[in-house]
Amino acid sequence: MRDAAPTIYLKDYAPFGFLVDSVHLTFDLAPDATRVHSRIAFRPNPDATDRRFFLHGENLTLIRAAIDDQSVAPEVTEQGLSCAVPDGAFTWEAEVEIDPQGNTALEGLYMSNGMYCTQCEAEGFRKITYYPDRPDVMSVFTVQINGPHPVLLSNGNPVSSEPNRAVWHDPWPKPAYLFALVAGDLVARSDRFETCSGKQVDLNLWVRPGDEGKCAFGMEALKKSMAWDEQVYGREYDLDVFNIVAVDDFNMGAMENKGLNIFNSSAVLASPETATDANFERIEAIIAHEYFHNWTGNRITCRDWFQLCLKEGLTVFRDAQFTADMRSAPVKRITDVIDLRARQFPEDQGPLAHPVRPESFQEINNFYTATVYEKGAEVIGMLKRLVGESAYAEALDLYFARHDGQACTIEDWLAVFQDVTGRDLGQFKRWYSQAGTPRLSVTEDWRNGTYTLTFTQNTPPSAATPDPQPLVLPIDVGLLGANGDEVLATQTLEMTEATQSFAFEGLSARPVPSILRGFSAPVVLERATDAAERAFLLAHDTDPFNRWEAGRALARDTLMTMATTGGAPGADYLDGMQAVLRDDGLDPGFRALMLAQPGQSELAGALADAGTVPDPDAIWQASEALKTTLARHLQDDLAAILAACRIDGPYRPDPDQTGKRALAGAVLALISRLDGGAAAAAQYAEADNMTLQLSALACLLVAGKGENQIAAFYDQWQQDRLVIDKWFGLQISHAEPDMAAAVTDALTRHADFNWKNPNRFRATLGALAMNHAGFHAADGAGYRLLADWLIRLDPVNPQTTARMCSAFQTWPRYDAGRQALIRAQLDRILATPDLSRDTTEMISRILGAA
Ligand code: B3K
Ligand code: ZN
Repeated sequence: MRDAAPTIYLKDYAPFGFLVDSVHLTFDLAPDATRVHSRIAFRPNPDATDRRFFLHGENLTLIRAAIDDQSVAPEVTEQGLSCAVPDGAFTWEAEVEIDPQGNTALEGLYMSNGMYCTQCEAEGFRKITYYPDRPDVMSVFTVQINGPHPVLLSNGNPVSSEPNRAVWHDPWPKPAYLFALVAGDLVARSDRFETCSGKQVDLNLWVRPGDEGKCAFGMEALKKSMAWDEQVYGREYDLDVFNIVAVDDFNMGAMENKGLNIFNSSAVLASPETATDANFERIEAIIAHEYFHNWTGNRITCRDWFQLCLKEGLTVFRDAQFTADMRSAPVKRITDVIDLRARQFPEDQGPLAHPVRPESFQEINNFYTATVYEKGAEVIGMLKRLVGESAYAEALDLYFARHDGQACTIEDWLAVFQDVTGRDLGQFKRWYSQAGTPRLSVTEDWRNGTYTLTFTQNTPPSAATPDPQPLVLPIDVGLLGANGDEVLATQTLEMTEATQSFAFEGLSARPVPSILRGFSAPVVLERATDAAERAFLLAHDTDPFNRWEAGRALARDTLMTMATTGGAPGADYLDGMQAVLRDDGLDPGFRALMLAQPGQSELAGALADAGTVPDPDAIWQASEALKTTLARHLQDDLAAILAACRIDGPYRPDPDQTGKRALAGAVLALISRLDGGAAAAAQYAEADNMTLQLSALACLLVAGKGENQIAAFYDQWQQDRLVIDKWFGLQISHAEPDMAAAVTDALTRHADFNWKNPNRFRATLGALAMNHAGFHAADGAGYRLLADWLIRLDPVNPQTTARMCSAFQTWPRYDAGRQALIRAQLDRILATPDLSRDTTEMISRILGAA
């Protein structure tokens, strides 16, 4: 373990002492000795008091430096350099040497399959040259790239291009984290977009030769995103070209560099044969997300990294709106809530809890979290619900008009809403500063035609927020009559107190409440409800989210009982599911979501919440038993539904076909529990697209019958990295609990286990961490194996290592034996010599020691 890294605090923010008027960079590319020449025009910042000239720089070899053409000898440390500078404006010049080939951390300038590419957010530009690498320093960049590569790209518009040399100019001032460079042997799929003001934009999706056939969908998604942002937010694209590049080695999904988005190839490349419906949906959402950053993130950026949710929460919210418009809004909302509960709730309720706007960090890369992104988006959704559609639109217009070209804060963001609506958002702002998931309990009263709901909110205290205060909660409520008719359409109740009552008068009979419709606030709703009422809402709720929620709650209650005291599922659940399955007036995609069970980790969390120590094996067994019971209960319906979901005609990843295939997949999984995998084997043999092939293979693995198909699948796809990632992942996610670590271990010995590739590492070790009962096997083999690999990966790629440490974040909920096993692994990781700052911070926080 290394010495504790310094902690950076939001309260210490101070502007940089200088403004940057222009940046000129020249790159002479060479794999292990790239030269970067920079010429930067500085002038004193009138808003700053501290005039020390410090430029960030890491892993750089300084060749020479000059100020106003005079050589200088700066004081250089591992973090950067300091230098005496003139009182007025001056030009800084430096030449540094860097080693892209040796850069395995995939941050800064690095190489992937012979291609040069960059990743600078959050603080990677300092690995390229000396610079004030902070988002509030914005400048205009001109970049010359010299190298023997057919394609040489950077941000902005092309200025000139000749063999072995290209010059790019980006007219929009930007922080260094949005800088990008790509050089390599690439081919483009090209298209055009005409903006609302009639400007022609050249669009290119750059890929390695051989991947051209996987670009069509991404390109369509880009054009749809560009049109949507004009129609819904009035945002027009602002350069002559928009380039996207697919890269195989990438730490995250994608990056919104100005005019030159860089994508993990898994987040952009797709063909029907190689990508599933879920892959297509994810690609559409990520393309939209990165494109939308052009305004929310790039034109208006963050003052400092504590404000990350300013761009990420808003952009996630925008991409969710886009997907809801392109596809099914209820399906999108339900899948987002499933994801929030799976990833954000455990974070917010465990040792990694932090506010949407954190107040301190050691390594900012550790704060690209579900809380900043997804809870950050929920906060914007609540704000919109509270102020209404038209005030939201007006506030956004004001935000763009007032802050274009600036680096902003959450205060700036809230101020536009206050100015437009006249509302005081002081209390609402607590959503940005308080960690923890609020619990919302409800009691009800019925007398003399008045129905009263009394809510109590309570956010459990945490290390991050020891003394939580009441939040503003928008609670959407509707009331149903005994026959299922809606007696009160959805109303948004605005709760501001710790306890607050809302009365509904003039009712002729006691209604059935539908509370928290659309999941209007990211809380845990605690309400004593019997199975009969849940079944009633499952059958009748007019709000699709709450209809799904009722079925989900029935499944969760059933599984919790089965996993603790045993017993069998009741008729409310089984008959309720049958009615949903048979209701062909319901969207197949929605029916598929209804049939899915809560995840085992979610159940473990729910049990822990209820004061029971979760037993991963018992949860797994309950979950298996419920699936089999459900399959038997529905068996007379399954074949007919499968037939009704059959698609004739060419594959299209559209909402209609996607929904049908999702329902067919859920039904096939149930059939496989009854026929030993026969139907799945037939589907596998016939499948002409990856969705059908993979869902059949998963069913075969569950049935213990997939051996031949696993071998055949490998032979068929061994040349396709993205498909082979699926092959690794599927075998691990469907391994039985006592085999999961062994299966993973065996796969890490496979010749194709390129552990330095983040996609392959995640497909393998990430799948182990997601196999709940397998990872938490009582002998600790899962914990040990993951820790072994994290220790191995850390010196190579700290970012990916640190992210995967969160697999351990739920440790306090398990039994003493498992806790001791996990702690031993956490201690072992932390004791590793020279452990990265990223991983040190994560493990220390998980242990509650930071
Ligand atoms: N802004 C990037 C994420 C950068 C992560 C840095 N560790 C992708 C996105 O949110 O769009
Ligand atoms: Zn983003």
